[in-house]
Amino acid sequence: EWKHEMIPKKNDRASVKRDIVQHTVETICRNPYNLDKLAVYQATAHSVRDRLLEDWNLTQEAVHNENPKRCYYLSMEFLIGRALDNALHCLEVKDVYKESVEDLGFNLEDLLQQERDAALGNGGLGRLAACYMDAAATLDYPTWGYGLRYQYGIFKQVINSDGYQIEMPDYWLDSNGNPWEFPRNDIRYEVQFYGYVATKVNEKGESRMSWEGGDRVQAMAYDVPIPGFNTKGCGNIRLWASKPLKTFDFASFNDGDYDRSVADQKNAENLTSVLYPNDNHLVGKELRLKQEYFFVSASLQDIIHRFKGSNCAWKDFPDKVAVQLNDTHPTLAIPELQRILVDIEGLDWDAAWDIVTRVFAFTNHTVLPEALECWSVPMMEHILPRHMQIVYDINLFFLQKVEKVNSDRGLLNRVSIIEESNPQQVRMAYLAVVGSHTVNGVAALHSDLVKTKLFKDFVGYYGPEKFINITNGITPRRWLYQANPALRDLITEALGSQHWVTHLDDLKGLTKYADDAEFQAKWMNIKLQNKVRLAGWIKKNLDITVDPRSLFDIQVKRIHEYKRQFMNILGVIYRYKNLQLLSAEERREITPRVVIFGGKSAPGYYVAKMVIKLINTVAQVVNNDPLIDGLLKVVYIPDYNVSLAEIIVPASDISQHISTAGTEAAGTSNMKFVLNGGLILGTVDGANIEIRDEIGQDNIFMFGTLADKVDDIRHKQKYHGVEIDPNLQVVLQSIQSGEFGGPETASVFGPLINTLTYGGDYYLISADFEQYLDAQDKVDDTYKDTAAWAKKSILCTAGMGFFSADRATREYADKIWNLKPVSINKN
Ligand code: 26W
Repeated sequence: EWKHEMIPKKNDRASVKRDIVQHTVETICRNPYNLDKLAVYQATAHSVRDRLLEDWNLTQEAVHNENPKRCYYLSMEFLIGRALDNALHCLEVKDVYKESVEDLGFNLEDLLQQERDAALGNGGLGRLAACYMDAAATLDYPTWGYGLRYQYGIFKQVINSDGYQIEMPDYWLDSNGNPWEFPRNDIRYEVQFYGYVATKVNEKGESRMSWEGGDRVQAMAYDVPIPGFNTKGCGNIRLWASKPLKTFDFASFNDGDYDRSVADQKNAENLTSVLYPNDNHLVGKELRLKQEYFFVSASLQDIIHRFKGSNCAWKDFPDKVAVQLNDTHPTLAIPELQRILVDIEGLDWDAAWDIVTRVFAFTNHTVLPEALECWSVPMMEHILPRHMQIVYDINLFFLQKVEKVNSDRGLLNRVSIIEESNPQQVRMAYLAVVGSHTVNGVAALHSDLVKTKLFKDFVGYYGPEKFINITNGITPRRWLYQANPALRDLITEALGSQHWVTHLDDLKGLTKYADDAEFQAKWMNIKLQNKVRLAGWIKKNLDITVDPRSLFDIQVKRIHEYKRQFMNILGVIYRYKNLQLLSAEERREITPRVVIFGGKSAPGYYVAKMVIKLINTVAQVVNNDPLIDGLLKVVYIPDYNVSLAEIIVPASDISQHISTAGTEAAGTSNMKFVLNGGLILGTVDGANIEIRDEIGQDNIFMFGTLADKVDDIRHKQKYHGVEIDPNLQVVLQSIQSGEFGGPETASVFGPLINTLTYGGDYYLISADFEQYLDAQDKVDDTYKDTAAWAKKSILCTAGMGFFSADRATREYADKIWNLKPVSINKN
């Protein structure tokens, strides 16, 4: 009973200080009399990790003993950000750590800045996965995330002196090491590629397919603990790193080909070296397909290993295991499980397929055609020959069933998992639908489009029940409690307790303060202080002076045509040109504005990169125009990431979520801004719609073409050309005339302007421009009445309970996973 002799860590000031000093000496190997911030950060992180580990072990022990159904969240991306501050809050030890590091002569907030972001994701999908892991841990669900341990996260964005995006590698696991991961040297699986399929006779005398030959690499596990809030429970994300097989290729070694066999070993590590930096755009690279298979192969081997340890029969697998596919990226798990069950475990096809389709569920995050994964059949045949056969068989049996109820050739072609193009393609989304028991979209409108457009024919075959909506949610721990301490404290004071942090519907209780002048003043002062903090960051890092009393208007997200940052900057130019025309008297009526942009473009996305260039060029001109006199500032915050979001989100008066209706599946930053009392200027798209329904239409600025009208307009434009809005025309002319960056620069923007004219304005910037400007005017007018604005801001936060990741995770557990929490004994 050695376990009972373990002494739990103590959280008094002296013990914490002693633990940190001990780690500086014994883990970091530094002299405690000569320390820098980085070393103290690392020692502090290690001491916090010790405390997390206690909870991690307790949780795993409890779950092991109870052996309940477990859920595995398979995601190629986890956009976690920093861990230390989050862990200090969850363990409720931030104050004592602040004092302890003060005793050592350091400031805790400075130390927190030493940590590098774990940026193993592109944007919305990866951050959503991180929020759900936080919620699952907080709610004590027996849920693990599985992902890849990329050595390079999303690239670091630098804006060069010409205003263009430059990408720099994000080697986040630098020589300092990562205190937040536990290497599991003993947890390794082999993953196979290439080779061929042979027929073999098994012990029962049956003939089975067997995948032979090819290359093999090893997957090694690294565990990242995910603390829950106000629970002893601690979650886990298991990340796989590719390693060379321990067995050295002695054949080539003995042939004297020593250097080649060493090179092969290095090649194995390349597999998980870099995160693909594309968001909502497929680039069908071979290495990416190998990453996807490597990921699902290792994860399934681990899941099955654990299942076998629980002494259950295969038929019980779906009662013990739920697997959620975060978009189509892990969809190969479907044919892989079928292969394991049929080829290796010897089940017959139908019994295996019954198990497979009761285990998997699939979340769709986009309807954009260019983002839907399709893999060429020849490539798949080459890399995964047995899986390709299995996909053909899955398709054959599926089409045979469809044919029984409807033999229309057109329909069979439309629902086929194999697209009959040249070369043929595997439609991964269709494979995911056919292999899953439930498919969900991520906001009401999006789930509707999933049913009526994307998977229409599948709804016809399966019936509508298989397709559900689970509106996205965000964790209030990171996005309010941690990022906005002043607002957190005011809310806690007003509501009388911290209960809201895990029961976000409690925020409704703020409604009664919405008209309270004293409360409004406190509320708006906190907003001002958050703007002061952001203004300080901008001054220090970009040397641009912005007045915190201006209206802060923010759009931060990946740069994409469908998100229409282009429309935003065109609106800024319109505003600039109007300011130039005003008299001194008229100027006094103007609400000063700071327009802030941030976000990365995919490295190969030319149009998006031109938008970044345009924003920076406009900023150059506007910010240096003495006649504008601070009434308008434009700021591009480089390298937008989770840690910057934590400073930016609490500082918005307005944030823009202005995608063409029907294109943004949900959005999650919209939720973060509103939770922090920022108003939305947005289109009738994604989760904006449900946010409006929750907070009331008076508290949101909405405009633009509705989703069901978009196709009509596109159709008209195709045949009659684009009618450019007259105000937009003026703006475009000013760009073309060289007002921004001179005549040479103007020609650079030609291709960008062409996206509005030639071949139709696909994203409806012109069609929506007038309504957009009108909505902007309304924002300016409303902001002049501080009390009215304060009321709206309070009602925004008060109405956001629904958008907690806790609610969303519970919906997944109840409606899809059939999962119950395992409460952890707190003693
Ligand atoms: C294969 C290339 C690729 C890579 C990433 C295609 C698609 C993706 C993601 C699905 C893109 C993404 O992050 N989608 C976003 O998911 C969020 C979480 O559900 C939503 O809130 C966003 O609206 C959606 O754009």
